[in-house]
Amino acid sequence: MKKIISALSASVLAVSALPVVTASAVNVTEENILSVSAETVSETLTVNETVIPAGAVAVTVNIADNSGFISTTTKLDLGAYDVIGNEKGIPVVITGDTTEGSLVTGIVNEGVGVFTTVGTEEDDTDGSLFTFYVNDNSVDTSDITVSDFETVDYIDILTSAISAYSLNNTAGYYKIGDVNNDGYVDAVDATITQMAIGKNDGKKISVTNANANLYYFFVETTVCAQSADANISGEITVADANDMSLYYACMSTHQDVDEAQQSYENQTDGGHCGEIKYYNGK
Ligand SMILES: [Ca+2]
Ligand SMILES: [Ca+2]
Repeated sequence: MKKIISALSASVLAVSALPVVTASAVNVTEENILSVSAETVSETLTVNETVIPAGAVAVTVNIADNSGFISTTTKLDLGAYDVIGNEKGIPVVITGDTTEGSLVTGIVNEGVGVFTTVGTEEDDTDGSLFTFYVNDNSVDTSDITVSDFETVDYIDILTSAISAYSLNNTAGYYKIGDVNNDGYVDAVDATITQMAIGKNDGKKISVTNANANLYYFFVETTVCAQSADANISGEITVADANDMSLYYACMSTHQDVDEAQQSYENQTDGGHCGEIKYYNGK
């Protein structure tokens, strides 16, 4: 994944009235400028089976000068805003017009929110990335700031495992959720899983079929299809990709690994991401 210029420094550049005459400005690339907008919910609505009351505020993160992505991870400083969650406390979040058809997942802990969108195709249009909801009815969007933004694109998928340290590729072990076997469960793994489902016309893939066609569905460093079956159901589905995003968001919003693990266990729906297993070749 690549680190992108922060929205803050870009906005500082934008307000400068001075003509650009210095050589140092030549290499400045203003891409992936994120902004936050807010709109009051006028009538009570139900989003993903959770009731959003009238008077709540829909907070949207938007992207301009989009460099192109398949998936994104956005870290937000939310201040004291109270994000509306489902019965498990997972933020209610929907995709935007640049992420239509993607999975979207978020986790909030101690004022820090991490939201991932996981798609199957690269998109470089500008518009909204995702929307979540807060209870306060007078949101000042300048209080919600983007602290980090990372993207996954095709190049990342192809190169993600090549240079990375691998925990698992000795002695046939694999980590559940670490599809590219680089030692980490993150948005790249969720993206590879979503793309595999896309290659199967959007339908679930049995682990047996996926192992028989491992490098068609996955990447050359994938140990076995079981690494993509996050909930050990015997099938690779959107739920598995979503669980990888959830695991990554939990790990990204907690300083303490044990707390992150507990957060994941409290909120996952049967997922086993992060567990080390032995692959017996079947
Ligand atoms: Ca990985
Ligand atoms: Ca599964």
